[in-house]
Amino acid sequence: MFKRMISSTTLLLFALVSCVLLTQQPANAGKIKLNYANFPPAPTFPCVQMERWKVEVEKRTDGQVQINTFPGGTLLGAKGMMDGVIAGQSDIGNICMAYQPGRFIVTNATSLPIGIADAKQGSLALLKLYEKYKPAAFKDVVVLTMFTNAPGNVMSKVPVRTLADIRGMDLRASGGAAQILKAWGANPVGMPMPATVEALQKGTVKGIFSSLEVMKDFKFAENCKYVTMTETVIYPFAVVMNKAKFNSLPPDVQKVMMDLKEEQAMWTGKYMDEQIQKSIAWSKEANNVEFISLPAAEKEKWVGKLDFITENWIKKANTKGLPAEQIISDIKTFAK
Ligand code: 3IO
Repeated sequence: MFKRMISSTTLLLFALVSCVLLTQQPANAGKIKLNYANFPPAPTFPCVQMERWKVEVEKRTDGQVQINTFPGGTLLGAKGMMDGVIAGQSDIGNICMAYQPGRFIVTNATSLPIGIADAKQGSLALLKLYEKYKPAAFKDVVVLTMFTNAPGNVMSKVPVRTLADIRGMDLRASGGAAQILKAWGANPVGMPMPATVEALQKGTVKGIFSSLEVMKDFKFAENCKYVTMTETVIYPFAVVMNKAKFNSLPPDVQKVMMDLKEEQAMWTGKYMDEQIQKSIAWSKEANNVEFISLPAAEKEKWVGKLDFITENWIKKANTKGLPAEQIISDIKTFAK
């Protein structure tokens, strides 16, 4: 009798627990989980925009989708990002196109010295360029957004005030920015941004050529006490998704992502431009960094050294059958 009572209580408990589990299950079982890989550390702008995108997608899909983010190259690194996403090692990934200049010829034209003023202009121009030309380089992925950093400046351990000062200097840069350093007589050393931290500490490079938010986000201001305001050249980025994975998503989820594409580009451009101002203030106040603006006559010499870069790109792109002049004029128009 007593034994029977226990077993019926146990049975009842089992039934209750199963009920709870069963009613909870559908919500979790239907949940779509996506991995999003990024190469630089969490506090940097490509990862800040990733977290913003994650929050927006999760909110706009009413929790139907869960995005798991992997900053700091923990899932895929800078150079393996594009192929990693194509192969499905991550569902989503953020690529810096400058790390593979030959692969992204059309979109890397945004990193020619053609006067893009800030990250908002750059991001919009890049995305519009992509939408117009739909370059074959992206045929195996779905582009979720694109954005750029702000124009680059020289951050260095010793002051750079003239072209003579920069001659032969080992400075880190990739892609279009490397060509520009070369034109100024510097010695560009190519490596992805995250590798720069150690290279600066070890002295392998004497400085870097990129957007100024890195002074704060990577603490480069502790090593580089001088900034020369060259204000030229952006790096283009793309957030890409595995095509089969995207195609497997419900249409309403796909729509949420596509509706976010341009908004995310603008959000990131604005965030980057604001972060630059904060970084400049912090570099001056907390790290005593000297900001050098080139006198007009000197600046003219620097700018004059760059004309041939765009001309050369046009010649090369024409031989590949690309409408090179049109691409350049489109970027300038889109950047307005
Ligand atoms: C960049 C890349 C990763 C994190 C922060 C960043 N700020 C500017 C860039 C672009 C760049 O200079 C590079 O080489 O990736």
